[in-house]
Amino acid sequence: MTEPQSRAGFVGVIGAPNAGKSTLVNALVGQKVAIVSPKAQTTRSRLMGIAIEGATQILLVDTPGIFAPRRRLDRAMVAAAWTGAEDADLTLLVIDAAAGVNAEADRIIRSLGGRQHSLFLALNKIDLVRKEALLALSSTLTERLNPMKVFMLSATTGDGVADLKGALAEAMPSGPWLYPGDELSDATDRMIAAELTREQIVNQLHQELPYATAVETETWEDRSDGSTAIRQQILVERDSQKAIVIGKGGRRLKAIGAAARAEIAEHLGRPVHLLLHVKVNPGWDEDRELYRQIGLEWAD
Ligand SMILES: Nc1nc2c(ncn2[C@@H]2O[C@H](COP(=O)(O)OP(=O)(O)OP(=O)(O)O)[C@@H](O)[C@H]2O)c(=O)[nH]1
Ligand SMILES: [Mg+2]
Repeated sequence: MTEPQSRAGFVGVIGAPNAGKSTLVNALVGQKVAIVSPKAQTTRSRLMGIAIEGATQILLVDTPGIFAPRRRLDRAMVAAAWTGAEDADLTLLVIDAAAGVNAEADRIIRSLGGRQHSLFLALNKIDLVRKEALLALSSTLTERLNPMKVFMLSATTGDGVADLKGALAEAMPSGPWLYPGDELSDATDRMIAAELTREQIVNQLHQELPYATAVETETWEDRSDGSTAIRQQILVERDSQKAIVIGKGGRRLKAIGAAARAEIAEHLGRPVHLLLHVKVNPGWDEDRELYRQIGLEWAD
């Protein structure tokens, strides 16, 4: 019997904020590698999830869903999104089928038109839409974008995800695997731990969430008793925001810490001691060094 030929390639996953890109990357990888929230603009930097299908390694580049930049942080996120798509063998455009072609999706579709690309279109959240509406959306977008393939799926129920994974694998170029077979992402544990804490901040603070919040892992100690002690700093821009994150009597910060600790412990497969503290740093989003730490290129 001959070995099936190995394949490996990059897929740039792009789409409007909240379309479900990170949820879909997690579903394709089969494990949580990217954080997810009901709020727009959850993903900040490019993150790669690695999915295996037979003899194929699919390197999924999850990107921030922001395309109308106002602040420097936004500009860095847009740059990260387009670089993720342009460096890839294939672009996977994720559309929230329940939201349809909103202003952000429209902006992306227009930008894509002018670029050379192999394109797959994924209509996500089909668990929320009626079939007729879905078919109408599919035909409008097929006409506008002329994608190689169209998929209708739900990243949360998993419906249609296996079909997409199989087709992505077939579209990848032949060649050796680019990462070890047991690796699920290109993020370090320190970065993932910081992201898991940020996920709790985003999910627990809802409307009051200060836009410019960042989490940095400061110290990390793997102890001889098998546990890991982690210290993280939450950066906000103003004292009033610090008060929101800490909450009455420190309750909010405690809840964020407890939930993040459980998530990080699950990710690492060992007990975790998590120490969080909040620091006011006006203009942290103008701090070059911090951009490097959260995986973003400085955008002028
Ligand atoms: N009902 C339903 N909800 C979904 C589906 N896929 C994602 N969601 C939800 O949509 C919200 C946004 O998901 P994310 O994966 O964070 O979206 P994203 O495109 O990565 O968003 P940004 O990183 O902000 O650009 C979350 O609340 C998800 O649970 C789906 O197939 N069906
Ligand atoms: Mg995301």
